[in-house]
Amino acid sequence: MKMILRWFPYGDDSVTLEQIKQTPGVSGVATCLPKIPVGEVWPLDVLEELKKEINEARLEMEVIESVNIHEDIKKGLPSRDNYINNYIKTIENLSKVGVKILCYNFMPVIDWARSELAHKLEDGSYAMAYRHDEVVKMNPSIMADVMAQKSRGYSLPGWEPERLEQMAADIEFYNNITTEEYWENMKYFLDAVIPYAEKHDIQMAIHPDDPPWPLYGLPKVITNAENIRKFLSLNSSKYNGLTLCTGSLGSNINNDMAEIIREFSGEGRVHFAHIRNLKHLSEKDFDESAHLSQCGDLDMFEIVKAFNDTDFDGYIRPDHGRMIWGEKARPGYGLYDRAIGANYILGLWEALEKMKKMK
Ligand SMILES: [Mn+2]
Repeated sequence: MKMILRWFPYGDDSVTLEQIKQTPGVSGVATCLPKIPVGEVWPLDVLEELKKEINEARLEMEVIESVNIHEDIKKGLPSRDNYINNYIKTIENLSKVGVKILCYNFMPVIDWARSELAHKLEDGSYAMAYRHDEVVKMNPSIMADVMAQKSRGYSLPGWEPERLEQMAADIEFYNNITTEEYWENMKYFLDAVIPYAEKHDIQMAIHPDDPPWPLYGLPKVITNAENIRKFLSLNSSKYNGLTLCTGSLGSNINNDMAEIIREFSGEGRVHFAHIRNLKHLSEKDFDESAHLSQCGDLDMFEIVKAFNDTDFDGYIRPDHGRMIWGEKARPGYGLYDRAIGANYILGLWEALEKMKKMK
């Protein structure tokens, strides 16, 4: 298992590579090229530059999060083949710079959603929060403005301006296709791309839908064990795998996280894990919380043990962190709380490894 942190290049992150290097147990970063428009090929020379910068900080660039999927692919439009070809070229370029894991998601129109990016918790820290009624009331274009205003000037991954313009028309489009058609569009993408992922030894790792329930009549697919089973069966290659995010899947109170991890990590289909805790206020309302089990509803020992028991050898990163100690950073991506989270997970992992040897 390798512990990494997410990092955004080109000054779009308050956290530096030097700070990440000084975080105990962290071997690299999950990063991206935010300036390349969705659907275009990620140029090799730009990737080489980025790798050089990361390697000079003595960190690894083995995980990319994310290469976004063009909406035409999700819609199943004739123009999708061109964007799929570009995706394949990007996979080839990523393999040339030593990338091992490609995280992506297949959420239509709207990427992750929260009603608040800086909700004050009882201890005075700030975390992202989700209140279902508020999100439902927000028209998605209003939400886009809210997300932009509250992001402290940082671009928000998944809320890139070029995706927002088309939003209303896209929602209308998806309201007129069935979820089954949406699954077919996903299979078309997987069957085209996975053979090249195999050829170039890049593990594809889909991120669950966040939140994992329907919003604005849009199809939701990666939401629970049953749907994940269906997703993995669309293309049975091991290169068709998961980014298992406990923060996203865990927001559905019916998802037993340890059980889900045991099943899919046990089958070797989890390549990347996002580990985070959250606290429910009701079935569909929650605050993101500190990683510690006692701070939220998820049992982190059971979660880390499920990965450890299934000999997980992929990458883990702490998912979002809170804003603590007065830090000003991109929402969810400050240094302090994520560094604490990473070392808590590493501590659980060390204990589990040593207990195994004692047996
Ligand atoms: Mn996640």
